[in-house]
Amino acid sequence: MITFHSEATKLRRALTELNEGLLVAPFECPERVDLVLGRVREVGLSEVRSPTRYGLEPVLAVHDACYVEFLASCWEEWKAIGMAGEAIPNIWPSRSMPGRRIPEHIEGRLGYYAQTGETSICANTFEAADISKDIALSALVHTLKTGEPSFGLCRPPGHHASSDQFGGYCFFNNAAIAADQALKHGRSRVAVLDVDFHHGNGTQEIFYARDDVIFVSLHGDPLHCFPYYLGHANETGSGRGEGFNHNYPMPPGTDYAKWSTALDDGLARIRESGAELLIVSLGVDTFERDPISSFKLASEDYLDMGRRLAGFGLPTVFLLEGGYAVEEIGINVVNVLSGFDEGQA
Ligand code: OKP
Ligand code: ZN
Repeated sequence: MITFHSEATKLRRALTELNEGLLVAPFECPERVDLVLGRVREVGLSEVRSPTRYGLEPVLAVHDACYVEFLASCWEEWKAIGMAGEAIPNIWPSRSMPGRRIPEHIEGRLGYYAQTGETSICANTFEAADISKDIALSALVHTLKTGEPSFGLCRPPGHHASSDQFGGYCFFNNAAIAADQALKHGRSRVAVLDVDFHHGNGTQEIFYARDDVIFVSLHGDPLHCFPYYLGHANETGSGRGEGFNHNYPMPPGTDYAKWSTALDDGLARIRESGAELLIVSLGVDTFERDPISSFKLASEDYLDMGRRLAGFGLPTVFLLEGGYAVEEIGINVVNVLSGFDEGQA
C-alpha cells in the first residue's frame, strides 16, 4: 500500500457549517487528515508520498467549465461585495423556479451551483479541492503502473459533487475524476464502489448514462438520510448506462452482518460487469459512533471489509470520503487498508 497525502489539503479551514439550525464548527475539518495520517504512521502501514500536480484538464473532463470557474472565483467575489461571513447559499433553483438562466450576482450563482446549505465556501476551498483531486489521481496512476493498491488521503471529499454542483462537503468528485482518467489510460471498464454512509449522488449523476463506469453504493436509505433525493434501489442507470448503477439503501441501525451481505452482492455486480479496476470511495461514517450517521459498524468490522475487498482481487485505489467520529477515524480507515494488505498476503 502507498499513501498519497499533502499538507495543502488543510488549507481549507471553514469556520461554519449550517447544522440543526445553528452555525457550528464543520464536521469535515482539517484535523481529520492528521488523525488518519497519524494512524498510517503509527502502524507503519505504508510509505507516504506527495501527489503529482495534474492541472484542471482531468477535472474539466467530468465537471462543467462554468462550475469550475465559479469555484475558482467564488470566495474573492463574495468578499469583493463586502459579504460579512463565509459564502453560504440561501436560495436555489427549485421546482417552482427551475433557474434556466445563470444569474450574474454571486449570491444567485452560489445557489445555482449549490446542492445544499451546510457547505460554506471560504478561503482556499478551490486550492484544497484541486490538491485533493491530485491526490486521487496520483493514487490512481500508482495503481495503474504497478498493480499495487494505493490510498489517496483526499480532503475535501468528492462523492456528492455532481457535474455542476457542490454540496455535502464536496467540490470536485475525486473518485469520478480518477475513474474517468483510468479509462483514458486504457482501461475499458472501471468500478466505483462507494462505502460511505451517504449515497454518492454526485458519482451516480456523472456516470448514470454511461456503461464504462459501474457505480455501486451502500448507504443510509434516502427516505431517512442525507442526501434524501437520490440513492433508491430502483435507480439502475439510463440508456446505455442501464444496469451499471446499483444502490443498496439500508435503514438506520444497520450493522455489519447486514451491511456485508449488501457488499457481497455489490461486488458480484462488479464482477459481472467485467471491470478491470476498483476505486473505493472510502467513507468510515458507517461507524457506530459517527456523529452525523446511523449505521452500527464497529472498528474491527473495517478489518474484515478490507480483507473482503482484497479477496475480490482487482487492482484497487482507496480514496477517502467521509468519517467524522474524529477519535476513531484514523483507526477505522487504517483498519480497512491493513485488512486489505493482510487479505492480499
Ligand atoms: C458528507 B459525506 C446531519 C446532516 C448531514 C451533511 C452530510 C454530508 C456528508 N444532521 N449533512 O458523505 O460524508
Ligand atoms: Zn458520508
